[in-house]
Amino acid sequence: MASLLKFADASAEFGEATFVIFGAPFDRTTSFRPGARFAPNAIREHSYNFETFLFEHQIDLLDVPVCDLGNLDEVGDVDQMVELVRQTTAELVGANKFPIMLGGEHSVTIGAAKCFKETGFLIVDAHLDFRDSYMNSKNNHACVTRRIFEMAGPENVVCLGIRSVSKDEFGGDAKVQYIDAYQVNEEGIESVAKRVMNMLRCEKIYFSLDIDGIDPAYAPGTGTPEPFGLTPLQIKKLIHFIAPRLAGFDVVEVSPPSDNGNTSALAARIVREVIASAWKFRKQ
Ligand SMILES: [Mn+2]
Repeated sequence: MASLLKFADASAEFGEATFVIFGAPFDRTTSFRPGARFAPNAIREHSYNFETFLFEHQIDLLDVPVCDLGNLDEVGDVDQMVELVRQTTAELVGANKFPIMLGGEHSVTIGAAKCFKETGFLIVDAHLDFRDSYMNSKNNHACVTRRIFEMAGPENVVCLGIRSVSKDEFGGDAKVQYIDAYQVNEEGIESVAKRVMNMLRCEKIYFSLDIDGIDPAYAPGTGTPEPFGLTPLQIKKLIHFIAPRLAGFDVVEVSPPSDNGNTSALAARIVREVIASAWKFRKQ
């Protein structure tokens, strides 16, 4: 993993770190607009735009042990990339670290998810990603939820912010639990977040944020933008609710070539929000 650029304030050595960041620059199965392979470093660049002190948490990120390992090598095909992410995440989980992965297209989440047993998965996404296979690949980014659903079990996966589902995904025998974007806006994120916490019975939660779950007005830099999405503040509140149980996080599908900078900035700020929120419950 050779990358000189580090996430802002990630100054800890691996051994002392609670949170470990790594990038997974990969976008070979992206269907519409590629570019997510540039996201890890774009998110890092934007991470320097923020104060180290998060006043609403009363936490200075300089006091939080965060390590940034840099980027994984971009390997040949999606199956190899998923395996490389799995190996890396397994090392971090084995060392009792809180992994934070900067994607990359959503496929990389499949590798990380394999390392979390007895864990509930919360996936924020515009798309259900519930195809069994797509373009002859089971690890295509359109199949992510399906793979996690098979690994973790139907009761351990909840999707949030959904507003794009194919007829096949909707009508098949396997049913994934989801709360669509319209329902989140009708019901309110606080009520929805509490409901999700009850739906996911495992103590630990892994949170995967496909940035297209957020409305393209706030996050235009993504491969397949989909209107009528969630707001950044709804994501912030969601993180607040799940933080006590959070065990790992990734943000995926940021695509810098389609961005005006705001999407990478938002992703960087959400990473900082996850670190500050989870730190309260992880520090000894
Ligand atoms: Mn998506």
